[in-house]
Amino acid sequence: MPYARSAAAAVALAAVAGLATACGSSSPNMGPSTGSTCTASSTSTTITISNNAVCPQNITVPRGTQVTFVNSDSQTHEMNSDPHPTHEDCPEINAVGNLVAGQRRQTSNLVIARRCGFHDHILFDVKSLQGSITIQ
Ligand SMILES: [Cu+2]
Repeated sequence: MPYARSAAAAVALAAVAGLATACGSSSPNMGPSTGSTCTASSTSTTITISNNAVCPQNITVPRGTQVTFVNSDSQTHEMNSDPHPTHEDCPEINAVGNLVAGQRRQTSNLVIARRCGFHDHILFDVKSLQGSITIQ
């Protein structure tokens, strides 16, 4: 498991480096906009909400990343840091907060290497709306 985790992290770093160099113009790949299954790779820095589920549920990003939450669902979601209801683990995630349908917002800079769990504060017991961001 530790080996697989570090291998995935290496891929994530490479992908983010690629994105950074390609950035500056309009947004590159914002992930699939069609289909109902979660096919987003673990190298994404975007988490999409649709059909009451986040995709991907767990991502790994380098320190200094801002992760974007996109609400592609038909209802409002409120993304916050664990634990519910105090949200004190990773305050950077609380910058996302309330997202009406179609809205997107970024976390603050995730500068501390650690694992940050998140959830939908409105539907806090729905497992498919929970996940984690691992900062390396
Ligand atoms: Cu909560």
